[in-house]
Amino acid sequence: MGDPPTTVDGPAEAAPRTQRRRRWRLVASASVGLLAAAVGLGLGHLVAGLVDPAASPWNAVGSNVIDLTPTSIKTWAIRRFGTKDKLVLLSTVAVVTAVLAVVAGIAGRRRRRLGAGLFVVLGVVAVLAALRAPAASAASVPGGRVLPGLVAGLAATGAFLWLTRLLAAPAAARPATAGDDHAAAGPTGKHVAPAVAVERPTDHHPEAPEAGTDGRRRFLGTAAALAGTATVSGLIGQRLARPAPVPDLPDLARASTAPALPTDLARKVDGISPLRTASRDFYRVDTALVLPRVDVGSWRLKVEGMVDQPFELSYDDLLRLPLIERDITLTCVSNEVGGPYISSGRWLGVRTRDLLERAGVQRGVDQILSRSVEGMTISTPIEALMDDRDAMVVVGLNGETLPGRNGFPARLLTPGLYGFVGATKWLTSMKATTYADDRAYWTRRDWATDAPILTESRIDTPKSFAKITPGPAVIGGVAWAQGRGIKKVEVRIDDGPWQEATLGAEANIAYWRQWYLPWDATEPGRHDLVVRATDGTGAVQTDERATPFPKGATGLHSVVVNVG
Ligand SMILES: Nc1nc2c(c(=O)[nH]1)N[C@H]1C(S)=C(S)[C@@H](COP(=O)(O)O)O[C@H]1N2
Ligand SMILES: [Mo]
Repeated sequence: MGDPPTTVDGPAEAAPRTQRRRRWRLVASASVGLLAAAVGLGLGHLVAGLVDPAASPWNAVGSNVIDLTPTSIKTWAIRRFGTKDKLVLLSTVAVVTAVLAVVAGIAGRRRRRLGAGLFVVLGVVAVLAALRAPAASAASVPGGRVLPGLVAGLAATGAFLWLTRLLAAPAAARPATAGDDHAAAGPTGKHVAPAVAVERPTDHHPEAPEAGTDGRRRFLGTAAALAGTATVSGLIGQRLARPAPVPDLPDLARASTAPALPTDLARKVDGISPLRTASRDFYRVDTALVLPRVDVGSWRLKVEGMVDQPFELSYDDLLRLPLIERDITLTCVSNEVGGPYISSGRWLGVRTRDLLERAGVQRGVDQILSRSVEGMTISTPIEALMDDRDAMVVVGLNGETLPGRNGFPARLLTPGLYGFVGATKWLTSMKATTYADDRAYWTRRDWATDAPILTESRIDTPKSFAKITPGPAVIGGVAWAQGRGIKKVEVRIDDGPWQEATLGAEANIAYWRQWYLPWDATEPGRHDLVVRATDGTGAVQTDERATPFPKGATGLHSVVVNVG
């Protein structure tokens, strides 16, 4: 072994120290970028919480991504990430922002103006995104769209400049020494240590480590304070964005009630979807990153367009109209075969026919273009809203006020049609018009204009890849063909014959139907279970596979299980 004291100050030590310093500078300047972005996003989110949650830079950019993403990628994302698609999207926006922020931070180490300029650009992007994004509330504060992005941009740029100055401070405070190469000047130093050899002399400067440590401490303190500010303001903004709880529905007289639901087979067979979906379990599909905040006091439903007598209703007006109650199964066109985007509930609302008859729909009208408070548009064929399927403007679900996520204060619901052509949430206008004159959001993105729900069936139990103990088992699930009803459900096990399942009683033809088939699962090994439904017209569910785009998935649901 060598002599320890000599190695400490020896040349061998210089290399690691320089390396460490370089690493610190890199980490520090990257952190400056991240912190500046965090401060901007946090304060922007806070301001947005006060004026318009949808204008928060993060949400606004996310909404634009949703809006501009090609349909093919959107359907892939929905398929791949399911109801977590929004989380994935927002996380992606966060990661991309973080990468840009790190780039700005590192670039800004040597060129402060460039770094600051990048944050100004990010601020401008945030403002433009907010201007393009759908509003979360109809009554937005003037300038409310612009303010969050503006604050975010200014705060981020300011934080960046402040932190880079701090990072540069230690060297400036240090007495200049011959051979001091400004290595400790760090990120913003114009002359950065070119080589290990020149770096060495500073090692002998008695004050250098102290000054550096002191500067670092100040930098770290400020950084921590800014990180705290970013987090706290972000959380407060998030809190402020949360919509107020929906008011309880008053005791309302029903002009027409729904009969009691038949026996729920889920009580008999474990694992089948309950006959009625609990409101908290209801699937949710929409483009809103922020739940629209609707002030019921100023909210109006307009019936307009090619009608003799346009009119508008307040929330109270709507509740005073004759209300009907119906059990209806809602389905999303994006639902894959066997997928989860289907739920059934008891809906309370006003017949669209009543509203449209009161307005007097003119000749030539072939669609109602409905609009939501945040700007979604949906086209529904006029017949579907006028015939006796009882399409409705819904105000209640499962005996309670329509929840915010399902469209409070009011939504459209058209039995037999997929949600994207008949179930506008946060509804605010119904315009009588023509397909030639007006195109809805999804239509412009190449989805079908008219999309009746296809006949489908799903195996709820056993789950795919389940391990089953040999012995008696039960296969069960739901089947639906809104508007036609379900006549028969059959199950095939491996290469066996189609076996008819036992059906639950039919609630109505707009509602799904439960089914089950006892199975003597004695043969160990892998088994394929497949289901198919026959609808009320006698048509058998096709085994031909089609993707959800553009008018609904087809094919048979199958699961693979293991007995043993
Ligand atoms: N305002 C608005 N309404 C909307 C949508 C939307 O994105 N925005 N999505 C539609 C789609 S595609 C479906 S499937 C249903 C889903 O309704 P739910 O979330 O209550 O289940 O809402 C429809 N109404
Ligand atoms: Mo949908």
